[in-house]
Amino acid sequence: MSASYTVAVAGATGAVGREMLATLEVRDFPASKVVALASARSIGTSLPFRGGELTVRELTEDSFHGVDIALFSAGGGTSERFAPHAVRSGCVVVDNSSAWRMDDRCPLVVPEVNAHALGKHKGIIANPNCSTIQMVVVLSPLHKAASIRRVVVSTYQAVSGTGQKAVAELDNQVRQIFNMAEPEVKVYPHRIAFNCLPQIDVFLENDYTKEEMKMVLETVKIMEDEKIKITATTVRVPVFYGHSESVNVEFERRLSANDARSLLREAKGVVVLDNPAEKIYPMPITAAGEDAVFVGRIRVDESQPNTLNMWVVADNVRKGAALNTVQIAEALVRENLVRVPDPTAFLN
Ligand code: NAP
Ligand code: 12T
Repeated sequence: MSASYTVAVAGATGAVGREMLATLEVRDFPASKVVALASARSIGTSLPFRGGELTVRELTEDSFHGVDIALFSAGGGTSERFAPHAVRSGCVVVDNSSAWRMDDRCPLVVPEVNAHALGKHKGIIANPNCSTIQMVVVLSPLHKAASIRRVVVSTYQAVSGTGQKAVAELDNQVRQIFNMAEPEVKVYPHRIAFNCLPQIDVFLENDYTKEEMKMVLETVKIMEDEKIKITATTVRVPVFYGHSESVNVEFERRLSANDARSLLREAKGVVVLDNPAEKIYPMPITAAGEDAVFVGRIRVDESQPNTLNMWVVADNVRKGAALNTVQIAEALVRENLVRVPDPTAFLN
């Protein structure tokens, strides 16, 4: 039998953390022990796992003694503060927050696209933003075939991306509106029920949101090609699970819609659902609860040469977060990379 590991999930009580536990279980990750960590608020909470229960402990600097792999999903500030201590304890961190993604020391990995980047890890591996992950899974095989010059993407993002509070907020607002009460607005800057918000995360100095710039910068890092130009508009929509994206891709060379469909049918982690005559295309309700990235509406952009339009949908909590993080951990195990070369690498 192969090796077995002690695994910690930091943020185990959250929307993503719970999905991480479920994913470790259904994929039969080689964990001999799983430790559930969250804030002091959750001490003693029981979480279901493998037919039994895990009792949540408080995440502290000392939580990682004897832990081999930690999956972090407890916010950027928490990762920034605690991941270096995990590494100091000899634990490899796969981090789902934005804290380490653009750090040169940290590989930013989508296993279908750049698993090779794991080879040089120094203890912290970053999981990309949900919107970036589903887009690069589709772009990568097309880039290999015809070289991408420019991408214009608009997103339609589900509230579950923001966590459990936001799922409750949409649910409550819908009930309040149907009961002719004033909807309560707490999580988002405006009402999300029956509305669309062209703001995800904070605004930056260039008038883009941080979510938009994550898509730009992370895509170039993952695809390892600074020549790819990309611009994004990210929008929150009143959907519970499943992010959708309208993606316009200009290539160096001609690629027909049929060529793109064939390439994507062969691509790992992708399902092509593209039959307009039968009204078949991906939707959030198609992707929710599924592992794949779905693509459809593939068609030629008739306004300029060598350009295609497509529609990409995935479960943001699965492939966008928990599943990709667990897949990174699986790749580390497979490649014998569960080790910390320098425990002090992130302490400064
Ligand atoms: P959530 O439902 O709000 O859960 C937050 C989790 O973090 C809870 O387990 C919470 O514990 C824990 N936490 C918060 N502050 C903490 C602290 N100071 N110390 C220890 N634990 C703390 O949010 P979520 O949707 O699961 O997302 C969690 C994080 O994952 C996000 O903040 C984000 O960084 C990241 N994320 C990334 C993507 C992506 O694009 N890849 C997508 C979604 C989320 P308590 O229950 O004890 O409060
Ligand atoms: N603000 O991990 O609100 O960078 O949907 C993921 C999702 C940040 C992240 C969201 C966010 C991230 C959201």
